[in-house]
Amino acid sequence: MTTAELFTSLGLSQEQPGGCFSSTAWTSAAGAGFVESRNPSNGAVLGRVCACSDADYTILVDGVCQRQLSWRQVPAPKRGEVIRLIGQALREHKDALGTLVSLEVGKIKAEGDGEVQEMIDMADFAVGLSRMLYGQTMQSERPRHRMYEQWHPLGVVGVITAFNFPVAVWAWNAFIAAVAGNTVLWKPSPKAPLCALAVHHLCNRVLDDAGHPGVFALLITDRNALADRMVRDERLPLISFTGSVPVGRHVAEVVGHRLGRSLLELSGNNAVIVDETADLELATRAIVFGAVGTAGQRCTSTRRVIVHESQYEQLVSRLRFAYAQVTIGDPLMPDVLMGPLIDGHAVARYQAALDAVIQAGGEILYGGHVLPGPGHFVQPTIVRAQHDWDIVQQETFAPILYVMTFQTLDEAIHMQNAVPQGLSSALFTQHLRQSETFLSAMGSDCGIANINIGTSGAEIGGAFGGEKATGGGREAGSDAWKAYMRRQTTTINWGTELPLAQGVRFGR
Ligand code: UN1
Repeated sequence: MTTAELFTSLGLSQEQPGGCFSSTAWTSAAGAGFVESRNPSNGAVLGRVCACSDADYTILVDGVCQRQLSWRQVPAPKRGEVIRLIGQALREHKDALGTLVSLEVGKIKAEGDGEVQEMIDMADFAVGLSRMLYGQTMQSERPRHRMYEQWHPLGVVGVITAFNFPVAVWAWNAFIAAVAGNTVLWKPSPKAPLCALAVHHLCNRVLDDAGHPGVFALLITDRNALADRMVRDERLPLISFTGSVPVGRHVAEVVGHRLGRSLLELSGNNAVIVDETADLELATRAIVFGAVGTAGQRCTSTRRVIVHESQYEQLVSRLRFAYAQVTIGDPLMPDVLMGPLIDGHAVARYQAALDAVIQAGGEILYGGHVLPGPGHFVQPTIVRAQHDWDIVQQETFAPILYVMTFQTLDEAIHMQNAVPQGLSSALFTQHLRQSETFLSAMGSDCGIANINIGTSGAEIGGAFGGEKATGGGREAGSDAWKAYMRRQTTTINWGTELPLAQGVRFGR
């Protein structure tokens, strides 16, 4: 399929408005400039999107607020039915949308498709959830009283996403928010406007046909001031933000100040511990996928390997061998395992991190070079490092893997926990005691802790998120839906007396 055919099949054109509320209601192209989409593999412009103006913002937010008043009255299982239809539309367009993800953010096709599959899984999950959203019933201490809790929609949910998962992370939030009775305003990364538009075309067509236009609205902008207006907007009771720690901290402060809710998914500095009993074949495969997949640009990417000193030589030689097999290039080519970084800034950060680690005394064990353009390609890199070096404490969104050694598991767990971030973690072991120690309260301090599985590639059924500088939010599965609803405790007196709680007597 040519790019032109791909665009047509996804309803995209070379130039289009960047704000929409339904498949017919588009914002005007009123002079707020353009957001340009570039292919990171060759720098070519894929399309131009008219950025939203302040006036567009007002129209979009008024629209989703208005629409929520009717959407909240639709029974949750009926809302789920609409999400089921969206899941079906995504299945039909999986190949095209997966290709667009590859084109716009440089993931290999298998990972682009995987991301669309993650949306489909999320839709299925949300459909089931729409018949649950359970509240509990409590035993009242008073006669002829009934006490229970119920969950109501919050209102309008604001979702701000990053370039690295340009479609799936929105789906985690939006599908659950929608079955919960909320409408959603999405500000995608300005580095991936076409993915957001294509997804909105698909969803809006379904929503319009089902008679529910305007449940999802899209705000494309590259202006921080407009994003900030969204974060400050009291009509958005929840802001779900995926991105960097400094911006996440700002979001938390601003939303906290207005006593709104924020759901934060910030950085990761994820480690794989490989102990003296580990199956090195499994560990190697998991580490390569975790460190090289998505060119190291997942929040869950493996950034550190903490290996028992007895396994160090073997593991490093296996990793070097595996890295040498990684074909780098056009992410749409079938044999390619690693595409480009997102842009020139990302390449500069890769280079700066390597300069810093070498300066600190690190030894490059594999790679270490920026590849000639066009396109933002770098070599996946392995560096022997120390866990307490400044650069090792930071998340660099690039395929750089720091390797360090340990003698006792306690030491390894200490190293793994001794970073600001707390997203994902993994231990490779065949030893029950080591595994249980790692999973115990004395073990990993992360939101995700795996045994004999790498740090990335989580299923949607579990709650996704992490502790400390990762922000504490949980998205996707388990009971993450509760963040998108408000809890109401209800007590009903069906008797003829008015007994007070705690046996209090008031007056006669
Ligand atoms: C992210 O990088 O923001 O676990 C999300 C994973 C994916 C999601 C990553 N399911 O790697």
